[in-house]
Amino acid sequence: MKEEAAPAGNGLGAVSPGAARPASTPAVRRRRFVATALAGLAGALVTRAARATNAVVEVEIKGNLFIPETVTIRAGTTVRWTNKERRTTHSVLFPAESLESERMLPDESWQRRFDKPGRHPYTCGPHPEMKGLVVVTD
Ligand SMILES: [Cu+2]
Repeated sequence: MKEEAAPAGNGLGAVSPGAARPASTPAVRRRRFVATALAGLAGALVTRAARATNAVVEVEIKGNLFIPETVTIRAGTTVRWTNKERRTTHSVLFPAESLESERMLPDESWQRRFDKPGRHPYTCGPHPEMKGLVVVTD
């Protein structure tokens, strides 16, 4: 009666062809388990890094402009607006979402985290001629 061949090419090299030992000793099973667990852990870390960037992208408000006017960010990124005027107050208003920041005095900031891909055009409550856009990619 022939023994079944051990799975080849797993890189562990634990069982050589024709070895007298059965294919699946506890030691071999343990090594396979560790290799599988490490592969899974590596995958989880990559996924988490892609999702929670912890990145903050800065937008300045100066001369009645959002600078830069368009920011393109990955999902999970925070955008922080800072009023760099000497005396003018501004807000950040997303009309489609009925979301508006407090009025920012000079040197004040407001921030928002974007978790889902999409386009978010915005303006300033008191100055509707001011335009900005946040593009969130996957
Ligand atoms: Cu404004």
